Amino acid sequence: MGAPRLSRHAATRAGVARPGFAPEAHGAGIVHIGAGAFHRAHQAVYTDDALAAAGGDWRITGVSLRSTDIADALNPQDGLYTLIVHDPAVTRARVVGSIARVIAAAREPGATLAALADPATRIVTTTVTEKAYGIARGAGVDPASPAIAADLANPRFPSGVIGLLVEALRLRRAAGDAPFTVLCCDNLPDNGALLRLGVVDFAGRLDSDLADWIAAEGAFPSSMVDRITPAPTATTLALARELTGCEDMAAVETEPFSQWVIENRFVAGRPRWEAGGALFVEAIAPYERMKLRMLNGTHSMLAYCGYLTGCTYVRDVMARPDLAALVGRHLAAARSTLESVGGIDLGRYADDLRARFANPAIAHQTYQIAMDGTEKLPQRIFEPALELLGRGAGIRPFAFAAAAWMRYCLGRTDAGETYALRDPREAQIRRALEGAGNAAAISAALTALPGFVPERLAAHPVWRAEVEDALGAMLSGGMAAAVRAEAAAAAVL
Ligand code: CS2
Repeated sequence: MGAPRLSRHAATRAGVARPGFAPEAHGAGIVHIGAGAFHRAHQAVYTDDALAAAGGDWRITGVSLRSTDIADALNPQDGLYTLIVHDPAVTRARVVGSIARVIAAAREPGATLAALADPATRIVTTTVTEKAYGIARGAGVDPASPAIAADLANPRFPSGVIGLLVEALRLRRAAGDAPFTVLCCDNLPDNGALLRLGVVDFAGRLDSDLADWIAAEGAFPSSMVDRITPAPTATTLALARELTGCEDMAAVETEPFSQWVIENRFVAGRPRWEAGGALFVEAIAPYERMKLRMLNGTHSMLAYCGYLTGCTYVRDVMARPDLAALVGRHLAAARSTLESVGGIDLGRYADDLRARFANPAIAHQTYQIAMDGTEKLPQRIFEPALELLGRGAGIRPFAFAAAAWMRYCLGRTDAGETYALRDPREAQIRRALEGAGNAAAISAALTALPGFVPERLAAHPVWRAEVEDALGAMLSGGMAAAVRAEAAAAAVL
């Protein structure tokens, strides 16, 4: 007989922890938009811990904006799923019960708005990836973004995250209800303020009173989230079956490390996320910069170099001495841009990152991290580089990372294999590169993408020379040789 499907009635193997609370006894108080693997490995686990420690009606109604897979996987399982945590030495499984149900928005658009407008919903959290917001950084929404344009044209039937938030807030205000707190959990700098600006700007294009009400009554705390979570595969599901004895279509694999730093500004209460280790602070920027520049910036650099030198996984990168040396160099450069971060020893943080990247049990694809470069590089690479230039300090590691991204944008390996960039600006990148045949031309074409490289950085002769030099080496001798030479040169500095 096959294994039973995971559900509240299915027994799991001894040693597999079940929720420390009775899920059915708790109502939903959170709507989470973007119920993917990262959410299941991170916020849902903190909420599970908070429910076990302090109770409350804080279960999560998940929303999938595009796919129906997660709803189809989780709903027949009563929202339960297996969290598989890989310590290099031991693998543990735990069943998480904080998700009440998942709405596939494309299939049931009315249900999403109803959940968001329900006065029982006091917090809306989001993990939709950087590109999905349709935000023009520092300037509200980008009306040219497809999600924003469609929702501005048809605001009562929104399908994008900002359109949904604004319509739900409009409905709440019309019903005399209070707004919810919006808690952004994507890797964007100052993510709460960015989303607030987007929501208020979008609302203002429709109804200035609504925009004023959101600005005055709403709350958009920033948060820094961290847990390395590869996209689940068939191996994940097979492992969940082996560990729990149940069939689980929504299992996730992740690392033991987990961090959530949250700005403490909520308008309608919150779960006791401290129970899962969340840290509530007044000023989040130092934590955010640390994570975006050290973890994510190094990730981007190693993803481009690793992918182009045949490393499928991050752990393969760390097994190569030259690439590992460049990881160390990038971490040190990123660290040099940071001020002290409360309660964190940055040297130790860098060592921990190296160990996390090398975790042999985590199969994190370089190709997964390489996607959406145009959304990621500004905060990960360009901002710290610009700061260092302002101080007259060297910027080679950042220029090298930018050059690796440019090399990746060519869409073929040195062996001639082609691949999709998976970037929202992929078509624009391809057009920009037409006829660009050498490092100077490629670098100039990609640097000129509108709203991408900060002007002061793009115009700086040192930056331009370093990027062209690094890219030139990658093009003339191939990526593997360029990485070897870069690591050798870094070692003698
Ligand atoms: C990665 C992140 O894909 C990426 O760009 O850098 O998803 C990273 O794994 C997470 O931020 C870790 O918390």
